[in-house]
Amino acid sequence: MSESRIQNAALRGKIVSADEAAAFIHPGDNVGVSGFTGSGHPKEVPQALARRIAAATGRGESFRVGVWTGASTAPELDGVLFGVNGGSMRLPYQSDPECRKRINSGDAWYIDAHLSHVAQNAAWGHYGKLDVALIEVVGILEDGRLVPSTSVGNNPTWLELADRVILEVNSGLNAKLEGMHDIYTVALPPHRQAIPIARADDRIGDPYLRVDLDKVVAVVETDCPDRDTKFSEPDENSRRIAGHILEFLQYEVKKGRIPANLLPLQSGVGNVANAVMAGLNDGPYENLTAYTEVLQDGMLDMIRSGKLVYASSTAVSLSKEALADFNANLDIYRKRIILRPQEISNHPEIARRLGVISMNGMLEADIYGNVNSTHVLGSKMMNGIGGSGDFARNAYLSIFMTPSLAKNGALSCVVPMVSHVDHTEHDVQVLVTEHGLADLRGLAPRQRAKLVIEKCADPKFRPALADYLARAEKGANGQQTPHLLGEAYDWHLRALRGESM
Ligand code: 0RQ
Repeated sequence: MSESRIQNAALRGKIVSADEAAAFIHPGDNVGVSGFTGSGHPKEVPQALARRIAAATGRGESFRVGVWTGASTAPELDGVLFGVNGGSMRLPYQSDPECRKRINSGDAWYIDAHLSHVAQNAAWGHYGKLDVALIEVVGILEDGRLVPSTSVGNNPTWLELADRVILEVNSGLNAKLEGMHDIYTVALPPHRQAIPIARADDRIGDPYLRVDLDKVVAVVETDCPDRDTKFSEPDENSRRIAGHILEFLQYEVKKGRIPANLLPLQSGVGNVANAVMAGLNDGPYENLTAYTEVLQDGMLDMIRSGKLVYASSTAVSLSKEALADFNANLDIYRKRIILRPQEISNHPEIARRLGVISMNGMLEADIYGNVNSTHVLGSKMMNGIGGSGDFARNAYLSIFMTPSLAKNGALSCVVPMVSHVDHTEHDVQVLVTEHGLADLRGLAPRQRAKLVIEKCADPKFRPALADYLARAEKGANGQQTPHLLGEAYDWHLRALRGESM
């Protein structure tokens, strides 16, 4: 392994093994780790920490830590730590099976937070004291400035707040990432100023992270790839959802409500989101831009094809094939991609100013347009709200999408009343399933309900939904948003009994 990645002499003197570094993390500590959607997370110290925790637990000692990240990470972080029940608390977004299991069994607390809120909540002390920052970088300059990795997330905040800092310097990631980042932090009120971003490609900060060198207790050299995110070929439903969205955007252009190159795009994670990007790539668009939080294969394809001229994000999360292309052409991508702290990539002020077109997945929507993105049948955590709320409320167009059915057709993703609300009817403008698109803008609740049932519900559930609405409209619960409170959740109760909704 080359020493040239660590040019600062003092920090070179702090190089230790992952096991030695993990010894700086104590039971009860809160640890702020880097990482966002499987990229830029530390790869080796968490595994060493999990071994320490397992050994301590084996001796009958209690050893658990609070795990604060940017967003989801990977098996070598969430998987190993929660696999040994070593995480007492997790925030703000996860998608790892082991972590999810501990959250839903009640073993670990989970604070599911808007991603743009996390830095200020931490700075205000709402999450407690941050003991350790464990941050992956791809290099350290002679003067101690840090070259960030494939995600920025909350790293500036963790480095600022933590008492002790452990750095993983990963030579398995491309050193040419240097220069791609734009690190800018916002002060707490009342000292906060306007964030001077007027276009998605505005650079307002500095390409490097800064750390008080005296706080660095350990530097660990690693040589590991990021988690590769697997994307399957878009299935028929995803292609149809993408088709409806593309048709809708064309209509909006024709109406003169958005320009021919659209407005900056925000796209959530997953295959449907990727299919929409593939559709846009094949569409009649030029000079597209993105102001998003995670850049997946679909957007990289669009940059390569020239359709997407630049993208602002906080992370790149790619498949193995896309990563190979990213690394081979980083000189080009560096000019087209800006990686920012998630407080900035997801900032409501910027999303509103730019007029973002926001497209996110959901579990279920109700007939009035409320959206549940997080809780299966009301109680069980899937992933978390992530950045969807940061964008949905502040976007120019907020679109939520899902196949109309889940669990082999047993569950309808359009229900009378959502079993958990992440995005209220006021934040949801467009709902899309493979059957169609409901444009809810300018409609009152009962008008919305008719449209959602007609356009989005699967035909097999449409009659029951229409019947519910008709009886609710006749009922005694008022006419603004009619519900039959005694049966609104019968659909979910049937599902909990293992029956079809
Ligand atoms: O479960 O894997 O056990 O079969 O939910 O469903 O259809 O594969 O959809 O991968 O697009 O994920 C909302 C989870 C959708 C995602 C969600 C079950 C279904 C399956 C996944 P199985 P699909 P997707 C940017 C923005 C919140 C965060 C966000 C998400 C699993 O989009 O996490 O938007 N969003 N962030 O079977 C019960 C239903 C269901 C259901 C689907 N109605 N009831 N289960 N499922 N519908 C990224 C970041 O913020 C970092």
